Amino acid sequence: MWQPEIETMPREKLKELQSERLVKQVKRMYERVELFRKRMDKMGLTPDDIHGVDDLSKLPFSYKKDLRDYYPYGLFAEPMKNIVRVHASSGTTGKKIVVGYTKKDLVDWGNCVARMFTAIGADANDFVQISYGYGLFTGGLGAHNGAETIGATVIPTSAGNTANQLQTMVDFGSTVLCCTPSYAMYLGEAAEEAGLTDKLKLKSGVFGAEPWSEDMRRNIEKKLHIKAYDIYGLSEIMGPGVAGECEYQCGMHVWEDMFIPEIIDPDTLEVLPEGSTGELVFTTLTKEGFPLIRYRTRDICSLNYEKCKCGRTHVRMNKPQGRSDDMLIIRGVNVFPSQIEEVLLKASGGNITPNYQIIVDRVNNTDTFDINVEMSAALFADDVKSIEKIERSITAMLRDTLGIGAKVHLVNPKSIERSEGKAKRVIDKRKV
Ligand code: DLL
Repeated sequence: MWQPEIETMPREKLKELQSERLVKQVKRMYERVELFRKRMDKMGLTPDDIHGVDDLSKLPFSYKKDLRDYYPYGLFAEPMKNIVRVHASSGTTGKKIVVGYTKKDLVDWGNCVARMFTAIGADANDFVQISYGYGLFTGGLGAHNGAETIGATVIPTSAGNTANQLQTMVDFGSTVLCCTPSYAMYLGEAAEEAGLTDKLKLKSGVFGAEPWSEDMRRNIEKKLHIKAYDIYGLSEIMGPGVAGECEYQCGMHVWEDMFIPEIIDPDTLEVLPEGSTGELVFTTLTKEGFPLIRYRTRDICSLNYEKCKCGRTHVRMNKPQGRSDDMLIIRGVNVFPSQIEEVLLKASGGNITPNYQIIVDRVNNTDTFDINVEMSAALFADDVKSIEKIERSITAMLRDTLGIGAKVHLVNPKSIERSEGKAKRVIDKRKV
């Protein structure tokens, strides 16, 4: 759904719209959400102190812990009779977090995802296969809602059962694939093995829910003969479609009529100047069921306010490197799994696959850091000397990038477990 009056709105107008909505949202939440009211009172703030976006930084932050403390419905701003759907996410640690939607929230969510589908050229003529998991996870139903909103024919396969996914893709003529990038890669490999790649009618893929690099994008595009687009979102703020790429694949447009993004320094909590890299914070402007003010996502990225070639004025977020909670500290050095993926794919020269696992442990008070990477079938058939040479060269590249040594092991093809949802790249035995 192309909503040009909103998507290409001049930025001054967008700011006016955001200000108007923010003032209303703050007032509404102050009346309805106990935790928010308490925090405002503690800071000596009333809704009358908030006149627009310029006052945003006066407002208190909210945190994932709040959702756990008020589990399951304690932060909802509507009575349960108006909540028509809940979703939940367990994340990597701890108790589930629960989010709720009114009928209008579901329409808005559908529009967010539909805008992205439209921005990549999908329409009612498309067959959209949703291979994100359905259920409490927002991926399946979120993408589903968006695909229905553009009038596409939805093929709701959910995740898993890879052989069946591929057969459905071929028989039903799927043209757009929605799943995690790691599952897209797996589907690509499986299609190749089954000799089905040429029978696919796929044109594009809408992939997200986990960090993935530009090199991973190129690998998926090559494997499936498609254009691969990035979609971002999180359950707390809505689900998939908070932001999504357009046809130019140069950052994900954050739908700013519904969400205000900020980048803060996670230590000082200061809002950082345009273009800086830091922690992404979101305020929801239109959500009724479960609105949030200044929610700290822990995702690390930057925002690009330059006008996009597509004509959309909404700010673009760069690929998040991962959550600050995903950051590993190994021998005192900060390491993001996404940095490792980037090096592996650059170093590959076709000899390794994007399937890898990072294993961190502590032996005799020292962190150990091992990376298993699958080699390609061609290299597997090759001699041990060339395998060792490649291991050494990847180790050197990793040391240059991360400033820390890792032991790289090229392992046999297909020996690392594949994921149908978010990939499990890190095994940190220090936490077990
Ligand atoms: O993963 C929603 C989603 C589903 C987005 C399908 C895109 C596609 P959660 O399970 O709550 O929600 O996880 C949210 O996943 O804070 C990021 O750390 C990460 N994430 C989501 N999309 C991307 C992306 C869904 N495109 C968390 N790139 C977020 C990098 C992403 N990380």
